[in-house]
Amino acid sequence: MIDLYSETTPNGQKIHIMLEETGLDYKIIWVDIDRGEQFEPAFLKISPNNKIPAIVDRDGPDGKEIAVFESGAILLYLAEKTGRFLPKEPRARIETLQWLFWQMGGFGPMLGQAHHFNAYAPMRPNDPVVLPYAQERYTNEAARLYGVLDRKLGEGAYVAAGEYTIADMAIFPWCRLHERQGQNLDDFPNVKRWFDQIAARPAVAKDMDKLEDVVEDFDEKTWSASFGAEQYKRR
Ligand SMILES: N[C@@H](CCC(=O)N[C@@H](CS)C(=O)NCC(=O)O)C(=O)O
Repeated sequence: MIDLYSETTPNGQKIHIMLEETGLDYKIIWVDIDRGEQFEPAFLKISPNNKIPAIVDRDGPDGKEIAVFESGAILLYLAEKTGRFLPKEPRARIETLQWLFWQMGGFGPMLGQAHHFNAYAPMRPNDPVVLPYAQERYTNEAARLYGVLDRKLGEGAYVAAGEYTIADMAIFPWCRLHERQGQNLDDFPNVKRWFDQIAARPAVAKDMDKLEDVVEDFDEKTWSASFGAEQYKRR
């Protein structure tokens, strides 16, 4: 049995998808990151960077319990545990890992900044902030990254290795929020075709409505937990 510590965000969705695809036995433990539950000492033992997703697998590689944080590492762990969604042939394997790392190091962090300046900063309680340069910078960078993905998907049905892998699972949830990133999928026809195909997979479609990443209004407490004093307190 795997405990999945999660929220309704793209990084959380990746692991929901992988667990559904593999059919592993799992239980979701919701961590209310708007209310600061990610800073509780028990959670920090599992996820020292105070972020979801994280898992605890009671049946680790040596038969003992293991905790894993960072969504890319979790996808890799689950792929190796099950022998699925990460090809074994060396070229196909490194191609898959390359695109997984591309998501982890670029597509996720840059799109996250687009979310921050386009959607969150203008909602800062009592002191909304709109920074046109930051909005332009991250919207442009998002467009560049979608262009890279579109070119790659012009070569085949899936992101890497000619098959459905953990690279698709890592990238797809971020594309769900393309409007928040200032993007229109009609500008990226290969991404659009791939997106519709992945979205139609039963394991992906399952519960996606419940996993919708909705931007709620911030109050002082939720802003502090996400982007203010509570977030940046030294622990
Ligand atoms: N690189 C990390 C990023 C995880 C991440 O940013 N998680 C966000 C939600 S999507 C979070 O838990 N935020 C709470 C916080 O920053 O305190 C991963 O891919 O697992």
